[in-house]
Amino acid sequence: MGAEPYYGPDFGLLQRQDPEIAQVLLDELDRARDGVQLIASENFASPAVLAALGSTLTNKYAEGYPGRRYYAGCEAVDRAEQLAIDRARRLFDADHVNVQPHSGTSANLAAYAALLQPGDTVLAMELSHGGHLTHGSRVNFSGRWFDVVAYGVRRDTELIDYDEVRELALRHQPKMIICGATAYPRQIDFAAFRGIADEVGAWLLADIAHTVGLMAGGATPSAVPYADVVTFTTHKALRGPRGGGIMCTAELAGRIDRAVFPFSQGGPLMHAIAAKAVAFGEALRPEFAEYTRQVVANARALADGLSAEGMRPVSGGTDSHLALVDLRDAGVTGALAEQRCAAAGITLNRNAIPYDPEPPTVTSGIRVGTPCVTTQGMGTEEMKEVASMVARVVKDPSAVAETRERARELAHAHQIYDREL
Ligand code: DSN
Repeated sequence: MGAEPYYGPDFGLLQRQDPEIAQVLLDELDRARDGVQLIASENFASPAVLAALGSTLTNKYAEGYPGRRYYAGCEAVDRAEQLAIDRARRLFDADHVNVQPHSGTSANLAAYAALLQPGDTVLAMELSHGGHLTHGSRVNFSGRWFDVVAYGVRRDTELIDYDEVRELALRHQPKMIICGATAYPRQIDFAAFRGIADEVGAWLLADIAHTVGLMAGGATPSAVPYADVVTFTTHKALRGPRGGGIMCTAELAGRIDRAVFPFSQGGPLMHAIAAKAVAFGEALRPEFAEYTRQVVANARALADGLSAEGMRPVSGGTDSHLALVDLRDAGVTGALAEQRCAAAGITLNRNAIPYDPEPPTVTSGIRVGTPCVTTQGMGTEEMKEVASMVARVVKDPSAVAETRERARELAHAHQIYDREL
């Protein structure tokens, strides 16, 4: 993505009418542009995506699906949704796509609703080993309404233990098995999960919220040929608007669509759906494939750089857009590292590592990801430097001011959007 200006639909009007909110937009843009953004689940949407998001399509109610709405006047928005569906089907070679979920969590709620009854048994990855709240956490609907059995990673390799997954599946006979994670750096073996699901007659749900962009660009193998249902987000490595989606086999299309609307959502967000269509269109271009390959190369360079600084990447490295880093040898908690990096203009998040002795609010690790910096045009050389900046500031708080200055320089040399609003 180039540095073309983004002026918003009418930013001047917003400044005149609501200067307080206009200032929030400017301050957030300044924050994003003044430092290095390493949150693995964030990205910078293109000006075209932002233009569709900030459009009058937000005004239209369109409960239902293209050609089958509960409101009149949906001819134009029908075209947006159909384009989003067609582009996503082409991108992922999927039988059926629902582009209405408002988020990854909404997509997962609908997937549970389509395939299960409350009380059914589900086998999913433990949150503290890299899963997600919707994979059975007690504080989430999934843990409250379903009987969730958790699998994790091995202590020695920090990789998913497929023998354990199979044993648990044989013992508990889940109705659904979930694969997919938010903090697992390695390639997931979707074929192995398919085999286990078939052995016990379970549905296989692949939650690819994190890796969907990499799959769209071909940088990692796709889950679509293996899973009955695939849930995803559109705002992470895919670089679209905030939102979710679901892909499924033709056989499950009706169940999935009814589970989204009317079961778990009302009116779809047509401006967001139009922006999803724009993002899918961008992801179909050859340069997006190149972007996703660079995201992974950058994550590897970042993980290697941190490792060279004595900050151990969990599982020894990464095959994806993120690395999970064990800070115990550095003698710093995840919370303190997050705080020190933030002060130095490097935004990342503390994250539990497998078998973490610290509570989730503290943690022994950090998670770093490369979708944002790669969109900015940074490469492996910059990642080596970022790794040494992170290591320096995590270990030595007196390096904050100097690192802050370098983070600003690096970000300004790889600018996003145009500051002139
Ligand atoms: N909050 C997302 C993440 O950062 O991974 C998952 O929902």
